[in-house]
Amino acid sequence: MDNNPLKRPTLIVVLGDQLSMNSAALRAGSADRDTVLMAEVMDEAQYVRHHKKKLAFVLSAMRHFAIELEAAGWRVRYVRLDDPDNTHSLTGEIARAQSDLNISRAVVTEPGEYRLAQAFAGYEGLSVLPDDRFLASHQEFRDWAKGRKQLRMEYFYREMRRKTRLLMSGDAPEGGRWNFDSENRKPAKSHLFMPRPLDTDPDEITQEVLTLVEAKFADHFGTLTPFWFAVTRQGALAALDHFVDAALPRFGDYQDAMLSDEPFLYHSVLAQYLNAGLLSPLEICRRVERAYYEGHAPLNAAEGYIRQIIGWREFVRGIYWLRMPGYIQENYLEAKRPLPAFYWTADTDMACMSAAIAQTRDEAYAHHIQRLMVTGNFALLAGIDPVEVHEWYLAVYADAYEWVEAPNVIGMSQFADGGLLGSKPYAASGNYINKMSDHCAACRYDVKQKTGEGACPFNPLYWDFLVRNADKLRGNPRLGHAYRTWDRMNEAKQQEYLDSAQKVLARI
Ligand code: FAD
Ligand code: DLZ
Ligand code: SF4
Repeated sequence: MDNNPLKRPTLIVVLGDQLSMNSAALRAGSADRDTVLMAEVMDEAQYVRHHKKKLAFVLSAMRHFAIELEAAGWRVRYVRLDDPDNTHSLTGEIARAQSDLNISRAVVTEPGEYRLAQAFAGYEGLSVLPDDRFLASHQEFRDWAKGRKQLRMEYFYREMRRKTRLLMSGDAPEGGRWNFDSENRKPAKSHLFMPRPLDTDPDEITQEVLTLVEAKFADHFGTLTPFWFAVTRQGALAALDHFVDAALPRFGDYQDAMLSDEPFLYHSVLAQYLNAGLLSPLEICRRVERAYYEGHAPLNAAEGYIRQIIGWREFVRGIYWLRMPGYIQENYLEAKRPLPAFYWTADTDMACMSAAIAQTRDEAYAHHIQRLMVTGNFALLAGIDPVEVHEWYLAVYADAYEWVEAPNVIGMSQFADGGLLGSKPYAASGNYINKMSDHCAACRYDVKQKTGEGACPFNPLYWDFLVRNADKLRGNPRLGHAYRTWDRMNEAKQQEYLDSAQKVLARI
């Protein structure tokens, strides 16, 4: 008897973030013999309390993808959330399909999250195939990381440039430098033309999903409508084209900028499509590279953008699989405070925080600097428990999956891994936010005031953070200047900072 599972009728399991026609599991199967299983289950909808827009995006994209599979000749068993026999777990649905269809073998592309990988590893007869939508396999990343004292994205990124040959001129990087980040720190001006990501009108399928989400997840965080995300590959490709045409040329210059009432600036807002499988990392990067060679976008924009995808995105995934299962429990700075309630309500007088959180609530989106230097920075300075911070980020963004969210939160933003992912904590006083945004002008707090009632809360919290964690951070060469400044302050000034910080902390 032939034991190759893929020569017998097989159940091909496709998860909600594997919506690619050429995923490993689909490539391994055959449309005339096998059945595809897709299942909407409560376990996935509720392992964190996902933002309503994220739920609608994933469910509608799944439903559209099932139709595309059928059009391509696949037999699809699609289980809806309101199917009365739904077991509401993915392994439960695999077992039910196997029993109903009398198929003993099943295959799946490896899931992006550790908890599901564990569940699938324990399921007999389910073959798990490597997810080759990523550029670096787990083994490649482990080999690269092995024996290195520090893991730094920049060196990994150069390997990925060589591997993909993106923006390479022979063996050298295009323009003679690997990284043009120093040119990418301009504050934006509100009179500049700001494109908006492409709006897609909800079709009938999406309308039905919106009604379902409102009915079943009414108490989840977030504003459901207007809902404008694309939910098909075709729509995501149109969003990519729109980004390249309208925003890419200025992406680099204003990558770190923040403006009130401009939630997207020149960002691509493509991560939700990429992470769900509607777009592939390499096709996005090739498109951006082409825009550079055709003279449409400058090198600092194209290189900066490509680095985010083949550098940061691949690097954080590598870290996740290298360090799980313990990674999400890491708490190097022993931060223990609960997450303040205003992370869910936006009800705070801090204009920068209120803008980032309100936008997160309305769009299931905030760009990188808002995530890192506003909401992340505040949580870091205030000493919020990293697990609570992690759960918030995993819930509130349309692009959030643990493999990418956790390293960004636990590692990059909260320094809870003690510096594995970043060489220093991203801690900053109000001065940084003032330099990169227009929020402070409209804030109840005074960014120039260092201590006391009306002072910007980031100012005393910054020093309190450094003092509180001095035993762990003082030796960090990148913080030497900050500690020297503290040491030069007179004792009364130091005490004023610490007292002010305590008052801020008591208020939250
Ligand atoms: P752009 O600014 O247009 O960047 C282009 C693309 O590069 C993104 O679409 C994304 O795929 C990739 N990218 C950029 N930075 C990173 C990064 N640090 N890590 C991985 N990919 C990156 N990204 C997620 O995809 N999911 C998350 O859950 C997530 N959580 C984050 C939490 C924190 C605290 C921080 C600091 C960053 C997080 N990021 C996350 C990374 C980044 O902020 C988002 O990818 C980006 O804001 C998505 O918006 P965009 O598509 O407009 O990105
Ligand atoms: C995010 C998500 C949601 C909300 N719902 C489903 C679902 O009902 N069925 C499904 O197969 N996948 C869903 N997903 C995506 C999964 O959570 C994702 O595959 C895992 O988190 C692994 O990355
Ligand atoms: Fe944020 Fe402080 Fe500026 Fe207010 S003054 S917007 S709290 S940085």
